[in-house]
Amino acid sequence: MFIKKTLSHVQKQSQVFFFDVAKFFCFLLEICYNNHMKITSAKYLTSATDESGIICDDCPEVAFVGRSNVGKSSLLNSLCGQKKLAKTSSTPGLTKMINYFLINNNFRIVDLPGYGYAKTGQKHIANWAGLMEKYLLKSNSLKIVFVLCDCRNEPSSLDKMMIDFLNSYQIPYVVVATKVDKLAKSKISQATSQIAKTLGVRKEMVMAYSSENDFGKEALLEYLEAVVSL
Ligand SMILES: Nc1nc2c(ncn2[C@@H]2O[C@H](COP(=O)(O)OP(=O)(O)OP(=O)(O)O)[C@@H](O)[C@H]2O)c(=O)[nH]1
Ligand SMILES: [Mg+2]
Repeated sequence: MFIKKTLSHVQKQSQVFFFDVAKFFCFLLEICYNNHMKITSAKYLTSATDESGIICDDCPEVAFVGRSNVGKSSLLNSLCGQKKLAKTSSTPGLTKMINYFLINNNFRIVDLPGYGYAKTGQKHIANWAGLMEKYLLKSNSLKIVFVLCDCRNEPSSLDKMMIDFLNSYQIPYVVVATKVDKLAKSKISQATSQIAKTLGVRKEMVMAYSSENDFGKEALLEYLEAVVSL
Protein backbone atom coordinates (compact mmCIF):
# COMPACT_ATOMS: atom_id res chain seq x y z
CA MET A 1 0.00 0.00 0.00
CA PHE A 2 2.78 2.39 1.06
CA ILE A 3 4.85 1.50 -2.05
CA LYS A 4 1.79 2.06 -4.28
CA LYS A 5 1.17 5.49 -2.71
CA THR A 6 4.82 6.48 -2.98
CA LEU A 7 4.93 5.39 -6.62
CA SER A 8 1.85 7.39 -7.51
CA HIS A 9 3.31 10.42 -5.68
CA VAL A 10 6.59 10.09 -7.61
CA GLN A 11 4.59 9.71 -10.85
CA LYS A 12 2.62 12.90 -10.06
CA GLN A 13 5.80 14.76 -9.17
CA SER A 14 7.50 13.73 -12.41
CA GLN A 15 4.39 14.78 -14.38
CA VAL A 16 4.50 18.22 -12.71
CA PHE A 17 8.22 18.41 -13.48
CA PHE A 18 7.61 17.43 -17.12
CA PHE A 19 4.91 20.11 -17.54
CA ASP A 20 7.12 22.74 -15.91
CA VAL A 21 9.97 21.89 -18.29
CA ALA A 22 7.57 21.94 -21.25
CA LYS A 23 6.20 25.34 -20.14
CA PHE A 24 9.73 26.70 -19.81
CA PHE A 25 10.60 25.54 -23.37
CA CYS A 26 7.41 27.12 -24.73
CA PHE A 27 8.43 30.36 -23.00
CA LEU A 28 11.90 30.17 -24.60
CA LEU A 29 10.38 29.44 -28.02
CA GLU A 30 8.06 32.43 -27.61
CA ILE A 31 11.06 34.67 -26.87
CA CYS A 32 12.97 33.30 -29.88
CA TYR A 33 10.18 33.36 -32.47
CA ASN A 34 7.95 36.16 -31.24
CA ASN A 35 10.59 38.78 -30.72
CA HIS A 36 8.93 41.65 -32.55
CA MET A 37 8.44 44.98 -30.86
CA LYS A 38 5.54 45.27 -28.44
CA ILE A 39 3.70 48.57 -28.33
CA THR A 40 3.12 49.14 -24.65
CA SER A 41 2.16 52.80 -24.74
CA ALA A 42 0.68 55.00 -27.43
CA LYS A 43 -0.67 58.48 -26.95
CA TYR A 44 -1.86 61.36 -29.08
CA LEU A 45 0.68 64.18 -29.03
CA THR A 46 -0.43 67.04 -31.25
CA SER A 47 -1.68 68.00 -34.71
CA ALA A 48 -0.30 70.32 -37.36
CA THR A 49 -2.45 72.25 -39.79
CA ASP A 50 0.37 74.23 -41.36
CA GLU A 51 4.14 74.34 -41.69
CA SER A 52 4.63 75.97 -38.28
CA GLY A 53 3.19 72.89 -36.56
CA ILE A 54 5.55 70.37 -38.17
CA ILE A 55 7.82 68.86 -35.52
CA CYS A 56 11.56 68.96 -36.25
CA ASP A 57 13.57 67.21 -33.54
CA ASP A 58 15.63 64.05 -33.00
CA CYS A 59 12.79 61.68 -32.14
CA PRO A 60 12.49 58.93 -34.80
CA GLU A 61 9.31 59.19 -36.81
CA VAL A 62 7.40 57.04 -39.31
CA ALA A 63 4.44 58.25 -41.36
CA PHE A 64 1.35 56.70 -42.93
CA VAL A 65 0.22 58.11 -46.27
CA GLY A 66 -2.36 56.99 -48.80
CA ARG A 67 -5.77 57.67 -50.30
CA SER A 68 -8.60 58.70 -48.05
CA ASN A 69 -10.38 55.70 -46.58
CA VAL A 70 -7.49 53.32 -47.31
CA GLY A 71 -7.14 52.55 -43.60
CA LYS A 72 -4.29 54.72 -42.25
CA SER A 73 -5.93 55.60 -38.93
CA SER A 74 -7.20 52.03 -38.54
CA LEU A 75 -3.67 50.68 -39.11
CA LEU A 76 -2.37 52.91 -36.32
CA ASN A 77 -5.12 51.71 -33.97
CA SER A 78 -4.51 48.08 -34.87
CA LEU A 79 -0.75 48.29 -34.35
CA CYS A 80 -1.23 49.97 -30.99
CA GLY A 81 -4.02 47.61 -29.93
CA GLN A 82 -6.35 50.54 -29.27
CA LYS A 83 -9.69 51.08 -30.97
CA LYS A 84 -10.01 54.83 -30.51
CA LEU A 85 -6.50 56.24 -30.56
CA ALA A 86 -7.05 57.74 -34.03
CA LYS A 87 -10.52 58.53 -35.35
CA THR A 88 -11.66 56.31 -38.23
CA SER A 89 -14.69 56.59 -40.47
CA SER A 90 -16.23 55.04 -43.55
CA THR A 91 -16.66 58.61 -44.85
CA PRO A 92 -13.45 59.55 -46.69
CA GLY A 93 -11.50 62.65 -45.73
CA LEU A 94 -11.77 62.30 -41.97
CA THR A 95 -8.13 62.97 -41.09
CA LYS A 96 -7.50 66.56 -42.18
CA MET A 97 -4.43 67.39 -40.13
CA ILE A 98 -1.00 65.91 -39.54
CA ASN A 99 -1.59 63.92 -36.37
CA TYR A 100 1.35 62.92 -34.20
CA PHE A 101 1.30 59.95 -31.81
CA LEU A 102 4.07 59.03 -29.36
CA ILE A 103 4.78 55.30 -29.18
CA ASN A 104 6.59 53.57 -26.30
CA ASN A 105 7.93 57.02 -25.32
CA ASN A 106 10.47 56.31 -28.02
CA PHE A 107 9.27 57.18 -31.50
CA ARG A 108 6.35 58.84 -33.29
CA ILE A 109 3.81 57.54 -35.77
CA VAL A 110 2.33 60.27 -37.94
CA ASP A 111 -1.15 59.80 -39.37
CA LEU A 112 -1.34 61.99 -42.45
CA PRO A 113 -4.45 63.29 -44.19
CA GLY A 114 -5.56 61.17 -47.13
CA TYR A 115 -5.64 62.19 -50.77
CA GLY A 116 -8.00 61.78 -53.66
CA TYR A 117 -11.52 61.74 -52.33
CA ALA A 118 -14.25 62.94 -54.63
CA LYS A 119 -15.58 66.01 -52.80
CA THR A 120 -12.24 67.78 -52.50
CA GLY A 121 -11.99 71.15 -54.23
CA GLN A 122 -8.92 72.37 -56.13
CA LYS A 123 -7.98 74.80 -53.34
CA HIS A 124 -8.10 72.04 -50.76
CA ILE A 125 -5.94 69.77 -52.96
CA ALA A 126 -3.36 72.53 -53.38
CA ASN A 127 -3.30 73.13 -49.60
CA TRP A 128 -3.00 69.41 -48.94
CA ALA A 129 -0.19 68.93 -51.47
CA GLY A 130 1.72 71.92 -50.07
CA LEU A 131 1.42 70.66 -46.50
CA MET A 132 2.44 67.10 -47.46
CA GLU A 133 5.46 68.32 -49.36
CA LYS A 134 6.54 70.49 -46.43
CA TYR A 135 6.03 67.65 -43.98
CA LEU A 136 7.98 65.12 -46.06
CA LEU A 137 10.85 67.49 -46.73
CA LYS A 138 11.03 69.16 -43.33
CA SER A 139 10.77 66.16 -41.02
CA ASN A 140 14.45 65.49 -40.42
CA SER A 141 13.92 62.42 -38.24
CA LEU A 142 11.50 60.70 -40.64
CA LYS A 143 12.77 57.11 -40.92
CA ILE A 144 10.27 55.67 -43.37
CA VAL A 145 6.95 56.35 -45.04
CA PHE A 146 4.35 53.61 -45.17
CA VAL A 147 2.39 54.07 -48.39
CA LEU A 148 -0.99 52.38 -47.97
CA CYS A 149 -2.95 50.95 -50.90
CA ASP A 150 -6.27 49.07 -50.72
CA CYS A 151 -5.49 45.47 -51.70
CA ARG A 152 -8.68 45.27 -53.79
CA ASN A 153 -7.91 48.20 -56.09
CA GLU A 154 -5.21 49.04 -58.57
CA PRO A 155 -3.05 51.83 -57.12
CA SER A 156 -4.25 55.17 -58.50
CA SER A 157 -2.28 57.82 -60.38
CA LEU A 158 -2.07 59.72 -57.06
CA ASP A 159 -0.44 56.69 -55.42
CA LYS A 160 2.06 56.58 -58.27
CA MET A 161 2.74 60.29 -57.89
CA MET A 162 3.41 59.73 -54.19
CA ILE A 163 5.89 56.95 -55.02
CA ASP A 164 7.57 59.16 -57.65
CA PHE A 165 7.81 61.98 -55.13
CA LEU A 166 9.38 59.72 -52.48
CA ASN A 167 11.78 58.27 -55.05
CA SER A 168 12.82 61.67 -56.33
CA TYR A 169 13.64 62.95 -52.82
CA GLN A 170 15.13 59.59 -51.80
CA ILE A 171 12.75 59.29 -48.87
CA PRO A 172 12.63 55.61 -47.77
CA TYR A 173 9.23 53.95 -48.06
CA VAL A 174 7.46 50.62 -48.01
CA VAL A 175 3.99 49.80 -49.35
CA VAL A 176 1.23 48.30 -47.22
CA ALA A 177 -1.66 46.52 -48.96
CA THR A 178 -4.57 47.15 -46.57
CA LYS A 179 -7.88 45.38 -45.86
CA VAL A 180 -6.61 41.93 -46.87
CA ASP A 181 -9.39 40.39 -44.75
CA LYS A 182 -11.60 41.25 -47.74
CA LEU A 183 -9.67 38.76 -49.88
CA ALA A 184 -9.38 34.99 -49.73
CA LYS A 185 -6.01 34.07 -48.18
CA SER A 186 -5.01 32.42 -51.47
CA LYS A 187 -5.45 35.74 -53.32
CA ILE A 188 -3.33 37.94 -51.05
CA SER A 189 0.01 37.20 -52.71
CA GLN A 190 -1.47 37.85 -56.16
CA ALA A 191 -2.86 41.18 -54.94
CA THR A 192 0.47 42.34 -53.46
CA SER A 193 2.27 41.33 -56.67
CA GLN A 194 -0.18 43.36 -58.72
CA ILE A 195 0.28 46.42 -56.49
CA ALA A 196 4.07 46.07 -56.72
CA LYS A 197 3.87 45.81 -60.50
CA THR A 198 1.60 48.84 -60.89
CA LEU A 199 3.77 50.97 -58.60
CA GLY A 200 7.00 49.72 -60.15
CA VAL A 201 8.46 48.47 -56.85
CA ARG A 202 9.85 45.08 -55.82
CA LYS A 203 7.27 42.60 -54.49
CA GLU A 204 9.16 42.34 -51.17
CA MET A 205 8.39 46.03 -50.67
CA VAL A 206 4.66 45.33 -50.35
CA MET A 207 3.41 44.07 -47.00
CA ALA A 208 -0.11 42.73 -46.51
CA TYR A 209 -2.21 43.95 -43.59
CA SER A 210 -5.67 43.78 -42.09
CA SER A 211 -6.70 46.06 -39.26
CA GLU A 212 -9.83 43.94 -38.93
CA ASN A 213 -8.05 40.74 -37.89
CA ASP A 214 -4.45 41.98 -37.39
CA PHE A 215 -3.10 39.91 -40.32
CA GLY A 216 0.49 41.03 -40.92
CA LYS A 217 0.81 42.78 -37.56
CA GLU A 218 3.85 40.84 -36.34
CA ALA A 219 5.74 41.37 -39.60
CA LEU A 220 4.96 45.07 -39.60
CA LEU A 221 5.99 45.51 -35.96
CA GLU A 222 9.24 43.68 -36.68
CA TYR A 223 9.88 45.98 -39.61
CA LEU A 224 9.00 49.03 -37.53
CA GLU A 225 11.39 48.00 -34.80
CA ALA A 226 14.21 47.63 -37.30
CA VAL A 227 13.67 51.02 -38.97
CA VAL A 228 13.13 52.95 -35.77
CA SER A 229 16.40 51.72 -34.30
CA LEU A 230 18.41 52.64 -37.44
N1 LIG B 1 -12.49 45.30 -43.60
C1 LIG B 1 -11.59 46.22 -43.26
N2 LIG B 1 -11.96 47.51 -43.15
C2 LIG B 1 -11.01 48.42 -42.83
C3 LIG B 1 -9.65 48.05 -42.61
N3 LIG B 1 -8.97 49.17 -42.33
C4 LIG B 1 -9.85 50.18 -42.36
N4 LIG B 1 -11.07 49.74 -42.64
C5 LIG B 1 -12.29 50.56 -42.77
O1 LIG B 1 -12.09 51.53 -43.79
C6 LIG B 1 -12.69 52.77 -43.42
C7 LIG B 1 -11.65 53.89 -43.47
O2 LIG B 1 -10.67 53.63 -42.48
P1 LIG B 1 -9.75 54.81 -41.88
O3 LIG B 1 -8.75 54.15 -41.03
O4 LIG B 1 -10.61 55.88 -41.28
O5 LIG B 1 -9.09 55.35 -43.22
P2 LIG B 1 -8.09 56.58 -43.41
O6 LIG B 1 -7.10 56.16 -44.44
O7 LIG B 1 -7.54 57.01 -42.09
O8 LIG B 1 -9.06 57.68 -44.03
P3 LIG B 1 -8.88 59.30 -44.02
O9 LIG B 1 -8.66 59.74 -42.61
O10 LIG B 1 -10.15 59.77 -44.61
O11 LIG B 1 -7.72 59.63 -44.92
C8 LIG B 1 -13.31 52.56 -42.04
O12 LIG B 1 -14.68 52.26 -42.22
C9 LIG B 1 -12.56 51.36 -41.49
O13 LIG B 1 -13.32 50.59 -40.58
C10 LIG B 1 -9.30 46.67 -42.74
O14 LIG B 1 -8.14 46.24 -42.58
N5 LIG B 1 -10.31 45.81 -43.07
MG1 LIG C 1 -7.65 58.81 -41.09
